[in-house]
Amino acid sequence: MLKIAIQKSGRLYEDSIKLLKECGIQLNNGNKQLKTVAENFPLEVYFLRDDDIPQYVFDGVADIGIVGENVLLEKAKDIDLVYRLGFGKCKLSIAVPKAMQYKSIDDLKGLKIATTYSNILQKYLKEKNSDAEIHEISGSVEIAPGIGLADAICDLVSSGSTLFTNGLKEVEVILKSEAVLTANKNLTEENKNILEKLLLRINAVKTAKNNKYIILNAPNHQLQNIENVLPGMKSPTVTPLATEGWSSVQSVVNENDFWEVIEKLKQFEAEGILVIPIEKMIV
Ligand code: PRT
Ligand code: ZN
Repeated sequence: MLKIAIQKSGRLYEDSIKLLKECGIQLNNGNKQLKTVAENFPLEVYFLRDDDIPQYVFDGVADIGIVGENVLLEKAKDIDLVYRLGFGKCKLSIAVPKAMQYKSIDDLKGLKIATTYSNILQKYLKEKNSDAEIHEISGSVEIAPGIGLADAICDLVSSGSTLFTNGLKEVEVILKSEAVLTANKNLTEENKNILEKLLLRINAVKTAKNNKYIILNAPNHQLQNIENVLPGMKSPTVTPLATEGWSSVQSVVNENDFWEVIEKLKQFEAEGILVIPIEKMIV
């Protein structure tokens, strides 16, 4: 039987359970227990804190695990990244108080950055030849500058609203992260086979979901640029908005190109970008 570690509760729990369900794997007991056995697949599920998962997979207590790539990199255990799962997307970023003038990483010189991701941050600062000081704390990183504990923070960002409400702005993106499937390097042949079967199912589920519907507002003078970025299934649907000089653009974006596309769209002045999951896509 293959043992998988997933987060007991938190941001990755629901999506991990959902993924297994979509792979046709039935779990009778939820996270009330420490572990549960799947009904119809040789899989045992362990519910753990996300921070502990890399260690458990490394030790072989679990064979595989679902964890944020941010946690995987921070813990730096010698385990494999087997599959990028496409949920739990976020960025690990450096943010500074809104009022601070910021042009480049050189502006962090001599400043103190609060974080729970000291390993990743340290590596990044070293690569960038920055002598900023790391102040490791265990939580509530976003309040550190406000209470004089640090000058800047390095933390996970998804919508950006936490930064906003704490008067901070994102200035450096260190990592783009998502949940990943990680595996012990020394699986038995039998477990390798079970993992192959699981991966086949995960792949089938993900391919079906690999597209997102996207709706945005764009100034008409940028429409050509935006259409070049968004090919859609044939071409994007463009509808004029009541506001003079603006249009609404709708299209389908492949998840793999997602961040790149969003960055380009923002460059081309797109606003109010809505990203909507597609339930079924018949081409
Ligand atoms: O109890 P346990 O230790 O298992 O859970 P946890 O509290 O350490 O982790 P949890 O559940 O918060 O996050 C699990 C994983 O979800 C992370 O390791 C990331 O891979 C992923 N993830 C995705 C996020 C976010 N998005 C996220 N926004 N993890 C945390 N946040 C936090 C962030 O730290 C900040 O406080 O949300 C806030 C920012 O969100 P926005 O939307 O305001 O930008
Ligand atoms: Zn945690």
